[in-house]
Amino acid sequence: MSPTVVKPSVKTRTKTQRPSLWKVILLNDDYTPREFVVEVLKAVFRMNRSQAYTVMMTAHQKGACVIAVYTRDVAETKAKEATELGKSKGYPLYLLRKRKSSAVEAYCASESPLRSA
Ligand code: TYC
Repeated sequence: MSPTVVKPSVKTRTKTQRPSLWKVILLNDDYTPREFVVEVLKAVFRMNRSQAYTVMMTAHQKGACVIAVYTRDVAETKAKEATELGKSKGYPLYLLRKRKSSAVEAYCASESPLRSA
């Protein structure tokens, strides 16, 4: 009789995780011209003029405004691109990235005003 061979049974389970989502937040400052902010939002975030104006005015009045939510890399690229555009003109325009549901919510008076648009 041949010996019993016990094969180890290894089961692999693949867990797929959703990529984490990041908000890109526009911060107000006293120096960047409003029109420049609108143009940057149109160019980098593909907004139309009215959307860009609403976001710019929300940041202007409340201090900050959520622009949109992206995966980490896209959020980083867009926030950097917009900040660099400001820098190239000598403006202190600044965009933050925050993981969705972070404490920055308390800082922003509301979610993006475009949410229901
Ligand atoms: N507060 C700026 C001004 O009065 C305009 C501005 C709006 C700048 C939004 C940055 O994220 C910003 N010129």
